[in-house]
Amino acid sequence: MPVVQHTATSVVTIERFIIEEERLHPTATGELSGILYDIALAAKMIANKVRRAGLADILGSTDSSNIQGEIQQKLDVFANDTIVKAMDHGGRLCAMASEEEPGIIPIPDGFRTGKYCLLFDPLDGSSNIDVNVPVGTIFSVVQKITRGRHGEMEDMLQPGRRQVAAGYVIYGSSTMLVYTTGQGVHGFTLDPSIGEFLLSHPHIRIPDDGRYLSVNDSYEAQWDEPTKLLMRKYRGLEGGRKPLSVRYVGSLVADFHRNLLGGGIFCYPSNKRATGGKLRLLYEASPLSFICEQAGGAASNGVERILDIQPSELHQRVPLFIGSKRDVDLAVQTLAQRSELVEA
Ligand code: AHM
Ligand code: MG
Repeated sequence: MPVVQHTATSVVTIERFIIEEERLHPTATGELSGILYDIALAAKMIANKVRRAGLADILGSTDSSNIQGEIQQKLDVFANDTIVKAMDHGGRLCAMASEEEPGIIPIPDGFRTGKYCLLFDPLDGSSNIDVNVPVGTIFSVVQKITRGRHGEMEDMLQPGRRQVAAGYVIYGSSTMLVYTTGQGVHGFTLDPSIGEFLLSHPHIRIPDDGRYLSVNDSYEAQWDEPTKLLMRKYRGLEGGRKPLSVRYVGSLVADFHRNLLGGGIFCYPSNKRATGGKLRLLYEASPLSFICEQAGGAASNGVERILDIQPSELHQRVPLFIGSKRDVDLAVQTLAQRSELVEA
């Protein structure tokens, strides 16, 4: 696969990187590049607001509840609106979908439409904002498959392997944008003094063997026996493997990002209270799975590759085991014993 190469010392803005990647595809129309620029712009606007969250009167909840029945934080609403406004008029999208909105977000009348759909979680982990813990934006881009000018539900409900781009932004000690278009995974750090995302992590590869285990084990009593066994294996209590170190922020982007760079696994299994898990397939699990696979890792719901799941609903949830390949393989092998263990 042709790749863009840069020396460690060259300063490469995200714009330049996107243009150079586009040149590797003679048939590219520039539309996907335009989507990525617009997302980078929205990310800068959100980063600016998140950075000042502790100062402004923006903290606290609005009165409305989002589709998941959770309380929306004001920054969620700001992030959602910022992305919609940055993306709706570019002529590249035919529709959008967001964790914060129940149905498809249409492109308003009067604007041109394009061949792509954007699905996103505008501010994941927003319950962490009040305590200054990193939050993130996650996005996924798929091509339209229906004929009309506007995107339809069928366009949104495509398996993750059909994504043409996916990425996330982490608003942490620095702001980073990490994305893939299927040519590897590249990370850019925002230099606030010049307002540019600069290439800082080209060609990210996740180590095959993990260092970290990220799971909320307060749900242990709600897990089935194979899931409990799997966690004992990760902790080195069974199966003789070296124990993983436990790290759980409770902010998916932050947990995923650490494990992508350092190696490890993030697990959000099904439990008795949240059968089918908590995380959303289309705009959380799927884009991160595309990135993880592109970096040499893997992602599964415990039975099936996340990218092969045929979605049936926009806000569908899915159990998630994502990270270093060997750690995900262990999850699949161990959870395959479900019927034996459950019947025993
Ligand atoms: P959100 O989309 O409402 O912010 O919820 C998703 C978040 C993830 O960032 C995180 O991994 C997970 O919820 C944590 O859930 P829990 O508190 O059950 O461990
Ligand atoms: Mg979310």
